[in-house]
Formats: sequence, structure tokens, C-alpha cells
Amino acid sequence: MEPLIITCAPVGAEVTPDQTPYLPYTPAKLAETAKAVREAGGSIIHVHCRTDDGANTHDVERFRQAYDAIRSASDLIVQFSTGGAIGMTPEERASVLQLRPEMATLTCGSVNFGDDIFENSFPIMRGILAKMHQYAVRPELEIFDKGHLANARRLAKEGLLKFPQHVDFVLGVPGGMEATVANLCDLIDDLPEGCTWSVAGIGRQQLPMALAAIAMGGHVRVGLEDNLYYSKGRLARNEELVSRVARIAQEAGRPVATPDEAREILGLKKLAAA
Ligand code: KMH
Ligand code: ZN
Repeated sequence: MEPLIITCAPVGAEVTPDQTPYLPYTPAKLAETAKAVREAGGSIIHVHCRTDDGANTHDVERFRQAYDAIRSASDLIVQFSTGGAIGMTPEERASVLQLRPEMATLTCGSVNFGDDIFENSFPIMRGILAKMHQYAVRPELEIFDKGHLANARRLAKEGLLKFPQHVDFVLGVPGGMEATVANLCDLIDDLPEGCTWSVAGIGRQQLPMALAAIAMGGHVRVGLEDNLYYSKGRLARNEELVSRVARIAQEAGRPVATPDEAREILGLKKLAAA
């Protein structure tokens, strides 16, 4: 089977520093985490940024610092969030693409998000994609619900997106599709030819979804953005969520991809020598 790509999403917009001491929300902490995640078997880091006091920000300068810090500590594929946080404008969310990260997320439709709405209308998606084209950034399509795949196909028909792409199924968000193996199978059946996929299960579904992906030939996303716990009542560190998946994959005979192997699988350029 193809080597397993493990993405770590070490800090999202919803978790707060008072929920866990392990959130790496400064560039220096992100760099430490990147190093540990790489050693644990990760190949992609999904990046959100915070100010020093823990507030969400999509400030370009903060992302530049985070990018440089991560790159000086590891060769991980750096993937920026363009989802940001509820309440950010589409322009703020897309602004960080000017830094030309190797990858960035593109959420393929609006979705209820707890009591909020995570808004991704067609004009918002087109705007983000236009910037991705401008700065040659590879999208990862975030799919929270089945209709999001239909939306992605519509964007492809409009000529804004070319398949195959790398797709991440985010399952278990309150308001989105539930994290079940049946739903995962249904989504995979609906994927355009040649797409690669990963799954991010929310909360306690993170590990079961990872196990399914290891067995089914998909890829895995873990990290504190999606799940704070290693086991019931025991807070997790990002790198141990990664190393557990790597360990299980190896036990199952599935090799774990290095960042360069992941670049090859995803059709990304090799990292230029420093
Ligand atoms: N924080 C969520 C509203 C992404 O990173 O692209 C959106 C999110 C998705 O986290
Ligand atoms: Zn995110």
C-alpha cells in the first residue's frame, strides 16, 4: 500500500489555551512541535496562528514568522489554513496565501459549525481559489459534508479547479457529516478519479477514523485542532497523536511517508535545498 501521509493540525481556532497546556500557539512553540511531529512520523503541518495572548489571528506577518520558524525546525510540508476562525473576513482568510505556502486548505462549502455557520459561499471559494492560482499554492479540499464534493465538481466545471486533488474529509463537526465508516465509504465512492484522501475525525472519533484510513489506503490527520485527548480524561500532546498513528500503521504493514515521499504522492515540488 502507498505510504501513509500523517498530517498534524496542532492548533486550531476553536481550542483555547485554558483547555490544555499543550497548544503550540506561538511561532517558537510551532517550531518545537514541527520538530517533534516530524520525528514522530508526520509529514504535513496544518497551520493556524495566534497572538502571544492566545487570540486567533490571520495576520500575514504572524504567519510569516510561523512559516519561517517551522521551516527552520523541519522539512514538513507547510499547509496554511484559509478557513481561519468564524468571524474572519474572506479577504483576511486568503491574505496569507501571498506567502506562497506549499499547500493551503479550501473548504468546499458552508456548514453549520456548532451554533455558528462556517461560511464558504461560491464567491468566497472562487476568491480563495483565485489567490491560490495567483500564488501557485496547492489546495487541500476540506469536505465537511457530502454536498461539498458536488461543490468542488462545480468549481472544476467552471475551470477553477483541476482534478485529481488531495481531499481531507473532516467528519464529526456538530453540524457536518458524522464520523462513521459508512459515511467515509460513501464519500470515497463519490471522489473524482485519482484523488488522494485523508480523514480528520473530530474528538473521540479521531482514532477510529485514523484506523479506518490506515486499513483503506487513505491518509490521516490528527492533532489538537480536532481532538484534545489521547484517551478518556488524558490530555494529548500533538506528537504523541502522530506517533500512535505511525506505530499502528507500521504494525499493520503500512509504511509511513517522509515529507519528501508525501510530496511525491501529492505531486508537489521537492523542497529546495536550504
Ligand atoms: N476554524 C474553522 C472555522 C481550515 O483550517 O481550513 C475552519 C477551519 C478549516 O479550521
Ligand atoms: Zn484548520
